[in-house]
Amino acid sequence: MSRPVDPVGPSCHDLRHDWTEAEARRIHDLPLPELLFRAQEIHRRHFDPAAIETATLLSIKTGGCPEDCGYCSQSAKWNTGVKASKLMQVESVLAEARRAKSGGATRFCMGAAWRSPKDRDLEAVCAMIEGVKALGLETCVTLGMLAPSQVERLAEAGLDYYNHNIDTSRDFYGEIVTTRRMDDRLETLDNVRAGGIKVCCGGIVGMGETSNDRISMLVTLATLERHPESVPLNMWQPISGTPVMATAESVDPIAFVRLVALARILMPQSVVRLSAGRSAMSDEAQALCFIAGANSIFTGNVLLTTGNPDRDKDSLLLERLGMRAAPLAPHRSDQAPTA
Ligand code: SAM
Ligand code: DTB
Ligand code: SF4
Repeated sequence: MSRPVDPVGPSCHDLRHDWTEAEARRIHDLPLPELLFRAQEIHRRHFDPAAIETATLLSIKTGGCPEDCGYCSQSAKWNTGVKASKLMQVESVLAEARRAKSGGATRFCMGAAWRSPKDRDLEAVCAMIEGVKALGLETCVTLGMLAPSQVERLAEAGLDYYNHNIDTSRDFYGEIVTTRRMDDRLETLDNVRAGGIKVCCGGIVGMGETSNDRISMLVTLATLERHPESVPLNMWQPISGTPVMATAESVDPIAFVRLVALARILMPQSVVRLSAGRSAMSDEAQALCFIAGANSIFTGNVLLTTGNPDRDKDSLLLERLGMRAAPLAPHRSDQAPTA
């Protein structure tokens, strides 16, 4: 059966995996009130519009990374002032997880500056995952590329989510990373999916990419066989010493809101996380992002190496908006590719 002619009509509310960039562009460019209305309509169909998921991040292994991601403070190729450190001890990680839990987080995300984990390190990360789960928190890790056997080991430890971002469009990818290809990223995502771990995958805006690149990145995610359960949208955090510093542009908050709305419309059941960049956003811009369908944030005043609003500021914001931090209802697993 062919698709209806109106690409921004009611059919765009269905769960679809065959979006085109042209359709996505037309939705993205709708008058803002119309775009927000459509995004909010979809959002309410799948989620409580007043609930925001909160996750806390911890860098368990910082700096000294062999990859050359042009945006990152942790690449050994750039002189960013970030000191390389060893993998943290399991007990210190668990102490941080307890703090995150008492601060109200429901998910604990651990990030390591690796191209891919070594077996011995993976064992230590598995012990962290088991310990964090035992505290009653959901677990997420981001460790770089994974082979199927490594996914199997993480699944055995009970890992809930794996974060692995595509970061930008296929066309722009080579401008920001040369030590791997986007297809390497997609291969790890396939391995994670096949191993039964939930996928967290998004990207960064503000690195000098065009608006078409941003749309293309979302279409890549929305045309995966299954949409990622979580989609983190990061605004690039300026890092002196990185190549992206030369091409970066500050992101128009309204352009960011449009992107959030597009993510919500293209991936109706995915949790959209307002990730890096909230410190530089006004309360009003964040409120518009929530209206556009963002329903998750990182809490705590540090992300991996950069800052984030402190918990009190976020609590006050949610209170002013009449919203609340709460775990979201489990993601429905009825995603099927459209014919
Ligand atoms: N090494 C692993 C990897 O790249 O998959 C995990 C850690 S890496 C820091 C996780 C993600 O953080 C990147 O994919 C990127 O989206 C985001 N990120 C890194 N530096 C950033 C920055 N300066 N601003 C915004 N997001 C950033
Ligand atoms: C994601 O998309 N954003 C988080 C998480 N996944 C790992 C990382 C943001 C990092 C921001 C830069 C920093 O703090 O170093
Ligand atoms: Fe390494 Fe990840 Fe940073 Fe790239 S984004 S340099 S892989 S830590």
